Amino acid sequence: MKKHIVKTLLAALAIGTATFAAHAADFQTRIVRFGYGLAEDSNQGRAAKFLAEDLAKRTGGKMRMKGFASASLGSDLQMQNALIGGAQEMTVVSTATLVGIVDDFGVFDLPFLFRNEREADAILDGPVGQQLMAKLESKGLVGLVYWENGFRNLTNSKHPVAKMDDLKGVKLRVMQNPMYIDMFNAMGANAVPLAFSELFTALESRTVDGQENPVNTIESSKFYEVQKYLSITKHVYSPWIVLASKKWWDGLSADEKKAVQASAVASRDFERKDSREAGAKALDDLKKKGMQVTVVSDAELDRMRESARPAVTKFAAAGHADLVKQLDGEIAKLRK
Ligand code: TK8
Repeated sequence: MKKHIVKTLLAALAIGTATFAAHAADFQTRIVRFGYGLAEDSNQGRAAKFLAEDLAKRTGGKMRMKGFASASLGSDLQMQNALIGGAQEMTVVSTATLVGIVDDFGVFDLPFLFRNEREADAILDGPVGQQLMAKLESKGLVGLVYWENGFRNLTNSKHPVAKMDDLKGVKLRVMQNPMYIDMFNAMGANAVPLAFSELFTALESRTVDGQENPVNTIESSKFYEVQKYLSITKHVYSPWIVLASKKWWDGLSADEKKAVQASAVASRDFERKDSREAGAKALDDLKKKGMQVTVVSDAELDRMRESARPAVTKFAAAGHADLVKQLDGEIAKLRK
């Protein structure tokens, strides 16, 4: 009897020690620097906070993620390079700013590609989105999940833009991405590529007249302080992508990788829901803050789409014809 109890106790102790040992070995104390471009009080900032808290929970507080808002670690491009070099662990950037590393990401910049968020989610989380992420690995980056930046709209400080011709002569800041430059030049604007981190100052000093971003960003970045006119165009659905440094990633244990991955997926679900809720309120808020809102007619949007066609053809011709076809095919399937 006594012998039996001792044996059971010893067995229980062994299991306990084994479990404890496994956990102690699998999660090391790590500081994870997560840089992002928007303000702390933004959909991006809220999701970054969620991600940090979720990761702490999953790793018993071992993986300590610290968020760096407002591009304090650098612009999208600078952070991508810091990740590649191993100087920073994680970031979230617009996929449009990744085209210098994997030009296939330009496929998401095709104007008027997605009709709604449901289509975007399905494509990004499906084969095309995953296929593109896989291409990052050989470049020193690990793609984890897509967050929603959102459908982009135009703002400017000159005059209301109700039709394409109103864009004539408007100096419009765009992301550092050839599709955006070609598209807006074709529409008659004067496209000026610039990092997001420089944008507020450029608008304030009138170095540029306008810019284009989702309503959430127009609100959280306080662009309403320096931009009077907002035009609802939804010309491109813009994804954000959460990235890890491959150099850093390769040094993580299997359990650590699993935890980061699971937290990233949880943050994606949180972020999309939160962004959509905030987006539904943002337009009213922007009106209250004094912006004059113009809803661009479908006929004018069609003209914009038509004028951007050469930019799309150029992208396809630059070695992306199969990818564009694959994507068009998958979107067609979703619409059936
Ligand atoms: C934030 C940017 C931003 C993007 C832009 O770092 O540059 O206009 O929409 O979200 O990635």
